[in-house]
Amino acid sequence: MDGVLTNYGTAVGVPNSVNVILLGSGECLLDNIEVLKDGLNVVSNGTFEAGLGDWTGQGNHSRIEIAENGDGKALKLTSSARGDPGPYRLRGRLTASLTLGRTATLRAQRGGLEENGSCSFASPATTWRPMAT
Ligand SMILES: [Ca+2]
Repeated sequence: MDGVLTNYGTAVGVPNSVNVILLGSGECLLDNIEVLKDGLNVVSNGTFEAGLGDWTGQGNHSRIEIAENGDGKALKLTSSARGDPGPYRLRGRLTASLTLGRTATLRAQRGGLEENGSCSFASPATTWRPMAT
């Protein structure tokens, strides 16, 4: 998905991480997460082949582990309840901050493990958009 980065709400600063938030309790597999800034991927360790480095699960999204997805390693996220852009999220580090008012692209692959939840992405100071499948 592509979108112009817009600051909604009270977030301050520039987007410097990518968040994954499940909309309820559930689980999903994530792999090949990319955020393109001027055509360059700025997600650190979005393939998970080297483990969970640069990814942090917080609050009810703290259960993260490496799982095989048939194409290598992926991140398995299990949430116990709906997440939010505050203390209940999976957060990945960006190697460069994004620029408000500019277009960025978010791409990822997800597995169909989710039960009650569904995968979506959010980033501080950006529009929330459901994840394209
Ligand atoms: Ca992978």
